[in-house]
Amino acid sequence: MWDNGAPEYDGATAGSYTFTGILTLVEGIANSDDLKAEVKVNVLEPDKEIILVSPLEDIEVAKGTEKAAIGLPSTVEVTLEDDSTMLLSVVWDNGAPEYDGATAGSYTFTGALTLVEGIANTDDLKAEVKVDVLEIITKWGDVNGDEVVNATDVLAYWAYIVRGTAFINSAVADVNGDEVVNATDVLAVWAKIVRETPFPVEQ
Ligand SMILES: [Ca+2]
Ligand SMILES: [Ca+2]
Repeated sequence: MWDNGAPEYDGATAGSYTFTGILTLVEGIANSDDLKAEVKVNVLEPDKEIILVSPLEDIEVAKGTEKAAIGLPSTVEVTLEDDSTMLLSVVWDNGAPEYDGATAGSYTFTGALTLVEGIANTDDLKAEVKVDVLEIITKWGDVNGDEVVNATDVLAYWAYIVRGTAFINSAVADVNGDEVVNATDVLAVWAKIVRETPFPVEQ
């Protein structure tokens, strides 16, 4: 016959309860030392359910970006049923449609949450993020990146070539395609501004 436990058993409260049982003797059996049975019962905290996965901001990448370089977050914030929040690791799929960095468009990645002890995800909630692969139009000669080609770019070229100080976007600076950025490029930019002469790299 079992007692009510020590401390008294309360199934609603996590903890360890020890029950003591009195042996019911049958004929021919003695228990002069009053030995008892004992069993320990552990009531575990129930797992907390995830009720929300925080939405993630869309990510924009330039065409040609590999999946590994997108910068998909490695963790997401989830809200648990007690309104607490925590970060869980995410394992991303390959996107839908399947990610192809060489093709401009929108790809939606779905991430499986990596659960930790004490957390449940009965509804199988997942993380989701949209990745836009953008067609970046290279504007040759726009070395200061303000999307127009004008005299300020020429000044930036000069500062770069003469003093080596100014930052210029070297990806668009070599407008004659000879793999150096020098005065020839500046002349070509000037011709473009004044006479709208196309750059050699555009021909
Ligand atoms: Ca510019
Ligand atoms: Ca050049």
